[in-house]
Amino acid sequence: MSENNNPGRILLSLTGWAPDVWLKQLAETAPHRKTVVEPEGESDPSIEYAVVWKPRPKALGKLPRLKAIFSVGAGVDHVFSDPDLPDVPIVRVVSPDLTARMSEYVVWQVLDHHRLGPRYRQQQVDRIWEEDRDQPAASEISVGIMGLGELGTDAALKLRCLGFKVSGWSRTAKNVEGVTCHAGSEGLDPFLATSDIIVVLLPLTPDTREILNKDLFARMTKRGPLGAPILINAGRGGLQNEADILNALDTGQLSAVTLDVFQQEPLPADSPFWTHPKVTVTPHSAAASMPASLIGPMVAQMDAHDRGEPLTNLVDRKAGY
Ligand code: NDP
Ligand code: OXD
Repeated sequence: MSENNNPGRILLSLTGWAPDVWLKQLAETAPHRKTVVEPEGESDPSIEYAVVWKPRPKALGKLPRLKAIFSVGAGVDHVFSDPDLPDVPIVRVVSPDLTARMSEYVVWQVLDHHRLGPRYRQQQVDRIWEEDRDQPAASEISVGIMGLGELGTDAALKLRCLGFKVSGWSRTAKNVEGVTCHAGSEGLDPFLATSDIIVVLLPLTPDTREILNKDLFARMTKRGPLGAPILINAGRGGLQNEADILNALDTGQLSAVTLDVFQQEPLPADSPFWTHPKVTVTPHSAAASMPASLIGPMVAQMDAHDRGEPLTNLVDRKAGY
């Protein structure tokens, strides 16, 4: 607690997310701290912590006693896009609940492509009974995870349990049992050359912006059991060059894609992705942040920080994630 035993208030600043359920959870979990959605003036001295998703521009910049910013998402690109971001620690979500949800999504989409879900759904619409007797086994398919962090590692291990060959690519070298690990720019080509299905769980940073582009698609394998590779992006829309994806689908460089995230969200009604036969669209729902599982650990961190203990799950400002 603060020295005066009067813990500072929490500012909840969410864009595109109804605050009510978060406010209710905060009130239940942190009855000793008041939460507000608007500070009392730009330089409200009572605010010590901010809980944010795409915080309103200038919402945080002038709060003189702000101690830390808590992102309600695992990704923090939405925090860095604030031009007035104050120089306080940023804590991101690392949660077993979020991780489990993301792995469910990844396994679901990998299996859907592997077991010809898009094709059979279309056949049902067209009333066509045509089975594929030559489906490869999971053990014949290599799934490559771009971003072998909290989410990517768990997804990789779950895919291993299903029998897929799994590799991963990260910025720094990793060692994950049963997973072939590649790192850095020199690790990218061997990773791309051996991945039949690529799952993207990278953060959006200056280094990864539009990394999913025509140059990268040209470096992917062309010889896998699925023919051209399949791309599944559940990271961020800013990772992808959308014109290049459409072109790669149309030229056969990619055989199918699942996209959970887009450059513009919600996806505009006239986007070609909605109707493209090789595209599966989900509405940024791969892994939802649930107030009931996230607020408890956040408030515990605030209280621990006030007692002088270090914050965990801190964002590296220099790396941008
Ligand atoms: P982590 O920070 O734990 O992992 C990120 C991974 O990406 C790390 O392995 C990191 O490498 C790697 N990476 C970062 N930059 C580079 C680079 N330049 N080159 C190669 N590898 C790089 O994040 P999480 O796993 O928790 O989350 C990943 C992302 O998933 C989030 O940033 C968010 O954008 C997205 N997300 C999407 C959701 C959705 O519903 N669609 C829900 C939750 C998250 P290293 O290990 O060396 O640091
Ligand atoms: C996240 C997200 O980053 O929901 O957690 O996208």
